[in-house]
Amino acid sequence: ADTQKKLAEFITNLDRLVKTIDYSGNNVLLIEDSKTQNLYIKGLLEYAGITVYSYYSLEEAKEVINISMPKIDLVILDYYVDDGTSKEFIKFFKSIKLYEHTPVMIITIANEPFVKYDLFLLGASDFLTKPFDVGEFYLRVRSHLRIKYLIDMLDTKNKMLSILATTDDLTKSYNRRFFWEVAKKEETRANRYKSNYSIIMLDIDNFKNINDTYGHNVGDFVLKKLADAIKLNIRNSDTLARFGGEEFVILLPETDKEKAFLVAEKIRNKVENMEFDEINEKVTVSFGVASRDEANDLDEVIKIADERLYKAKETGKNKVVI
Ligand code: GH3
Ligand code: MG
Ligand code: MG
Ligand code: MG
Ligand code: MG
Repeated sequence: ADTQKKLAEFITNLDRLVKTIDYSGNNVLLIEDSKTQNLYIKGLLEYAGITVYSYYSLEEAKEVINISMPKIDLVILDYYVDDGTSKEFIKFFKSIKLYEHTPVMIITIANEPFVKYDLFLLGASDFLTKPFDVGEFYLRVRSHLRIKYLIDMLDTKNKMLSILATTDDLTKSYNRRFFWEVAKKEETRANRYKSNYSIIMLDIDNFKNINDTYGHNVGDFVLKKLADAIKLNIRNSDTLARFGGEEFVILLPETDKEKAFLVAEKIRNKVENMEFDEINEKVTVSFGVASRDEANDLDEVIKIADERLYKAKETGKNKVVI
């Protein structure tokens, strides 16, 4: 009767513990070759609302990671599994970019310090010796999932911040600051490898008229459409940035002036033939193109491209000057 009472007390306490956890939405990958242990641990995790993907061998688990499995938040791995390749498995798992910071918790029977040291160095976050205390098991899982959650939050925030800091909101092209960073890097690279790059400066013709005649919203729409058209006509390695109001710049690595001219001419032609429901006249753009091999440094390449853009404006607009 005393044991019964103790057991009931234990279960009540455990229940309270599990209820403070609620980790629904988390995915745990469980690898344990003992069937009873596997079902037991799976049951404990599912009781806390966790989705468990459980396997009896490392090979099985390896096959489905990245293919049919949703993103894993925690791995619980039995050290002694039949195929005996836990170390290789951790190496493999940690080498996947998506799982670089995903915790791996090892369960072992024996307390072998040197095995533990090795696994820690390979990226394991924690050890639990069998048989384990259920309360401690839950609390360790909880602590790993909390840290994982915070890491994910930080990743998301960093991504958002870098987008905000580098992108022009209206046209979704890069901003001036980001352009300078990329262009300076390209200049260093081009100097080292004696390679060429080109700069295209472009500016919408008579944009003030468009704004004045059709309104600022139509003007904004034209800016967006122009940026979209440019993006479709440059390579992934090229960088498009909004330099000022209706002025853009394109950096084209490994590109000479003749090739850059063709790119500019293609964009010029596309824009000239674009149809805008709201506008009863052609929208046109002027271009100035310059390359590294005709200047001393980046500043000078930009200066020359800018002078050529000015010349395009002076001599009739809707043209590319090289
Ligand atoms: P040009 O052919 O010589 O380039 O003449 P332009 O009228 O295009 O050039 P100007 O520099 O006289 O005028 C540029 C106009 O661009 C003025 C400004 O109100 C407008 N502009 C700048 N940024 C934006 C923007 O974000 N949205 C809209 N709608 N207009 C903008
Ligand atoms: Mg085992
Ligand atoms: Mg203009
Ligand atoms: Mg102007
Ligand atoms: Mg302008």
